[in-house]
Amino acid sequence: MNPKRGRSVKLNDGHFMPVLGLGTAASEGVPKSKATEAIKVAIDVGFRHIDAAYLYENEEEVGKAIREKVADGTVKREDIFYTTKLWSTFFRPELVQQALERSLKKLQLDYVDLFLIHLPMAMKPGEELLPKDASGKVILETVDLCDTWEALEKCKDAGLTKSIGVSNFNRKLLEMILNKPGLKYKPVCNQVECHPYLNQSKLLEFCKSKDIVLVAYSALGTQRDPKWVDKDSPVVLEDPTLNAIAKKHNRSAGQVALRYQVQRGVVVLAKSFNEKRIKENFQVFDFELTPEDMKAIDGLNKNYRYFKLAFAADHPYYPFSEEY
Ligand code: NAP
Ligand code: WDT
Repeated sequence: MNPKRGRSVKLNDGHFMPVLGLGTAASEGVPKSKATEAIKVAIDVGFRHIDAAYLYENEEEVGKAIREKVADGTVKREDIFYTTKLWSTFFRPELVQQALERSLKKLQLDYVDLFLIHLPMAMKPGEELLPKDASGKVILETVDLCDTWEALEKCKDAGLTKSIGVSNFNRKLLEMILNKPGLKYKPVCNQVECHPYLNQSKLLEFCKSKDIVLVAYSALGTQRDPKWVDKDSPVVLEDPTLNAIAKKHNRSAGQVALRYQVQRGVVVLAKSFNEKRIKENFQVFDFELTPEDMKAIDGLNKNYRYFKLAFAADHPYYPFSEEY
């Protein structure tokens, strides 16, 4: 068997997604050039899945790293799985394809592997990522997500993306897409916050029953960016149980948090722009957690969500009011 197959999952549209991906979102103040360096290191150590977004404002730098690693013969373009996301200001169907073309132009690539609806809530169209009114409130709008989804289907048919999916959707929103009359392509994945303190066991079970891959973001407990994350929130990587399991296997808490997801059938993202930790995070295919370890980590769940998106709580598609 091709060993790479063991490190990828087959999506419901026939394409393959590597089960471990590199996150590329960086906090404000991190020099943009750091992304290029980190992604080149990541490709050198074996990462083949890169999670990006228009929102992160570094697709030029991320694309540069990929193109340089293709040019120097380390990888071929088709060996890389690149995800970008449709930002909320581009949800009106007539804006969707041009939004993807903007990402492609920044990347200087001719296709992406995966194009996701970043959030269920639309925002006022325009150049600003977070359009605000005079009182400083983010200007949301309601765009029928089924219309946005049809525009993503057209991007796939046009060859601009191999696969399409969603992010930050709950069960009800997923069902709304799955039940859309005339649905041409199902979402291949739902990318959501997922870590030992928010293990998403119910959403995972639902996604598995529909052949939708659950992709875990903030699997290491987020970057704790004060812009989004409460500074008093619990720290996943300091968890005593996680650290005891890590010690027993001679691994780090981060490696255990990533391995946990791989073993439960979740595709996992890990953001690091640090060479040592990028290498460390790729070393999760050469050890195994026992069923008792898995159970102990399952027991850490406390449904703690770092990204609450409170500013959009009254939007009709706000996803985090329901249990899952
Ligand atoms: P994360 O992967 O949970 O954690 C990253 C933090 O942990 C970084 O600050 C990193 O710092 C540190 N770190 C990495 N490896 C470590 C290790 N082995 N030991 C100790 N610390 C370690 O971060 P995230 O950015 O929240 O999530 C990952 C990616 O998911 C994002 O970059 C983005 O691509 C995606 N995401 C998507 C959404 C969405 O709405 N769809 C939301 C959030 C995130 P260093 O860089 O210094 O190593
Ligand atoms: C929940 C809360 C979902 C950070 C906030 C989405 C913030 C998206 C990242 C991201 C949001 C957001 N990131 O990768 O660091 O849209 O504000 O992808 S967000």
